Amino acid sequence: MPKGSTRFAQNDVSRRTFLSSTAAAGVLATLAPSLLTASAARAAVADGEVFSASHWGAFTATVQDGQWTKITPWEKDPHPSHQLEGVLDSVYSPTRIKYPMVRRAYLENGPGSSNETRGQDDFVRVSWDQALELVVKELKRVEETYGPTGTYAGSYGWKSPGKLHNCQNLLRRMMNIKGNFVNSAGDYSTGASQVIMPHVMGTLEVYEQQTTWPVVAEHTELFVIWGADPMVTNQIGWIIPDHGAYPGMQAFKDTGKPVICIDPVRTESCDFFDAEWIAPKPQTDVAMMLGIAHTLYEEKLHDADFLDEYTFGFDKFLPYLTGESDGVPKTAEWAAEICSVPADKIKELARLFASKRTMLSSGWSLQRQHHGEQRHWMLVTLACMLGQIGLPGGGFGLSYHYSSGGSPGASGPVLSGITDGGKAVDGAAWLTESGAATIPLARVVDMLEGPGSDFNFNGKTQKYPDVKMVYWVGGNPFAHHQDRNRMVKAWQKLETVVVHDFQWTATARFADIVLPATTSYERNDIEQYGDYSLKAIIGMKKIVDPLFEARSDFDIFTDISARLGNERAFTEGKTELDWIKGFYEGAEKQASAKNTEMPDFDAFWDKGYVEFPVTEEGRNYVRYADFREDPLLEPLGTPSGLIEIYSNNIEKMGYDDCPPHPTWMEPVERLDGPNAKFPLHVTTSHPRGRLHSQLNGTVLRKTYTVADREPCLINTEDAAARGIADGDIVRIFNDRGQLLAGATVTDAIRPGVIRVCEGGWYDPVEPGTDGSLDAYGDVNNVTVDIGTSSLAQANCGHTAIADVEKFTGEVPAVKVFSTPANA
Ligand code: PGD
Ligand code: PGD
Repeated sequence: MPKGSTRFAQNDVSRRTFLSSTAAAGVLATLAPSLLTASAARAAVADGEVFSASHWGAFTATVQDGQWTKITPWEKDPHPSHQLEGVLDSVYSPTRIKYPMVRRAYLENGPGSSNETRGQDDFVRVSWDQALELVVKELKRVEETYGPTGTYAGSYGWKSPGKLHNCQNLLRRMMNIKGNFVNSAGDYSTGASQVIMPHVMGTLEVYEQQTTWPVVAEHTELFVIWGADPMVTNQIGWIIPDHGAYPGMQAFKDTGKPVICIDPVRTESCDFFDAEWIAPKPQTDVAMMLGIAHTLYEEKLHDADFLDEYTFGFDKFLPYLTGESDGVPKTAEWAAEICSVPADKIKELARLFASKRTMLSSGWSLQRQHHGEQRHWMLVTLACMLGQIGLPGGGFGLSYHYSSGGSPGASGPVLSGITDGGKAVDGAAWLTESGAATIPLARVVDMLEGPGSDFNFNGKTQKYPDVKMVYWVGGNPFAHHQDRNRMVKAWQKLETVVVHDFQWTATARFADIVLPATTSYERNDIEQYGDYSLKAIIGMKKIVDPLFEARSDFDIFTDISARLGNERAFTEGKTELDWIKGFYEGAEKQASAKNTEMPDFDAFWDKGYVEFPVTEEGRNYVRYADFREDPLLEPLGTPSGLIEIYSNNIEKMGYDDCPPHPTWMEPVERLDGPNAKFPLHVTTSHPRGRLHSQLNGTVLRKTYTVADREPCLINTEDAAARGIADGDIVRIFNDRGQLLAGATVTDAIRPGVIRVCEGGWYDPVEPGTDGSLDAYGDVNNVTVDIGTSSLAQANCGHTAIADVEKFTGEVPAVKVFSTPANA
């Protein structure tokens, strides 16, 4: 590992160590004896091996005496994630929710009477019957009292993969059959780009196959990684990852061709590729891209023919670029003042990009910032000026860092899954007098704070509904949402909060009724392998019987539906295995229509998987090759059929904070910006050692915590100026909140920037108290909770200015990794 690399990397459980350290004795020894209850002793197989899968990959589980004792990555996985060690541990983690629990004050006083102590009170164990009766009573009361928009079930989060146990679809299925609810649109990952990109490219772009890695290795001459860390973030998949990006990245590295990383952090990917590291000030990328674009134009390095034939509106963007429209030419010198990358370097990049077959890849942090819509729009504009979109190895790519975008594809069928039952999926279409049926999901706190107030979203203005009850499954909003203290206050307005999870997250601790869900490893399911490659279908087999009183979300919602008189509509009379078989047989029909043979269900289930070969077409895929070949016959889904550098539709919306062409705008706060009240930018990257907040409650913590807390990367100069040494406990603070973390002093982050990864469990020293110190390190204590703009209203998790100091007070204990009292 090169000198100065991040602590995450230094503490890596290497693949080899991991494979040997998960041998039976090692893992079994870590299980708390108190967790080995009678129900745990009855495993799906008492002894033997079970093939199953997760967000982290496919694996074989070894079971001994009904206990899961060892996890071995699938031999076909080219780059297993070290996080699998935490997957096993998550089942036996001390944070498991064992029984249905109700907040004592809620149970004693009823809904709405003790909201302000939510998060502080203890919990009481109740029977499943009591718990479900309470839930059903509340669902009815809220609908009767407050109408169709009384309950928010727009519940978001990364749950677990599996086509049946999709807990969010199951929640909405139960709600849809019952009546109405408020839903959500979008997601926290790509909220800005998934709204702007359809205006620009006619597709979402962010969740689509990339020009494949073999094509990149052969044709790309310069690979640019603009704000991404693909070595870290490709570890996981929304479904079961095939990790196909890793051999792809290795093949590119083996060619010896250059890679440039543009990132405030010298990332693991930067080290892996031995790349040139350029570290602009965070949130200034649009200015830097404009500086490059201006140089291309001034030096006549842009591809005028491509712009003419394939794009719309460059002529309207040009006066802005040259300064004709606003008196400010977007020169490299102008850009350098903002982004701090020297003007000569910006010009050099323009010449380099134009001289080579260049792939501009970008991650998504850039668009989880104020005015995030502009980032990828400007990147696309830059790629248009280079004129290489649709050529092998050229253009841009927004998913090389995610779920192995660019992994060569197979021609397998697509599995269906349980649906949410229909009507609220298209919720935006039905408005009620009491407010919108669907809100942009990152605006949930605005909704709770301001019922009846107007909000804009992608050209529409609607009113926030007056929500009184929240039902959350498969997500951890007390980790994922911004400005924690504001959120705590908004949550206290709710009359009832119901949460299903298998662990005591902060979200569960801030609920009234908490129901213990099973982990994915305590039930059967089915899922595809390879988010973009679809190379196999895998049976996600149950490994052990449910621990304690945990039940699957499917069973819980079946029971609730039965109590509402809707069981048949919910289950359609099918058991877990009937559903799984049905999804498989649907795929078989698709396959046979394409003359592809699949084994029958029983043979598949016995073997555990069915594979589909990578095709020539899938191996050689070049994004936008068809469009480039014939833009008239293969138009894009935009109004002009071309790439829109200027959008008439966005112009018509008339938003001040989202102009009709890519534009540099000052974010609400940034490093050294006009509104910077604090001296440091806080970047909130995705963690190497977990998936958001998932697995934070496991043994993996030992691989990354510093002084038992989330690590805070801080540059040597910034640390010295504050008397902070490596390993010190530090306090990070701004006007919104404060948290403790453990300092990692390094030169692998630019001065003026600190990094605390998202997903650290919120552990307030005084829960429910405004501005409470967080003992463990939830970075969303200090981030801003505003929409990216009126267009997408997405989250700005990467927008935060703060300061840091050595913590000298009495160090509070970290409490969040054990269960609450009585639980
Ligand atoms: P997870 O930790 O994955 O985080 O936020 P998200 O809420 O998705 O939470 C999933 C929860 O579901 C866990 O508590 C897990 O135990 C539970 N779960 C898993 N399987 C099941 C199941 O079968 N049933 C039930 N009932 N529960 C289950 C992630 C979100 O955070 C995302 S996607 C992004 S991209 C954002 N990123 C940032 C960021 O970059 N910066 C900041 N500041 N903030 C962010 N927040 C966002
Ligand atoms: P981040 O880590 O937030 O990841 O993928 P995404 O690309 O959004 O940011 C990537 C890089 O951007 C970081 O190295 C960060 O320093 C840099 N960066 C931050 N701000 C700026 C900026 O202003 N300018 C520039 N140039 N760079 C900047 C996240 C993706 O990862 C998502 S959305 C999900 S849901 C998954 N989450 C995880 C996860 O939690 N853990 C792992 N291991 N893997 C994941 N994969 C997915």
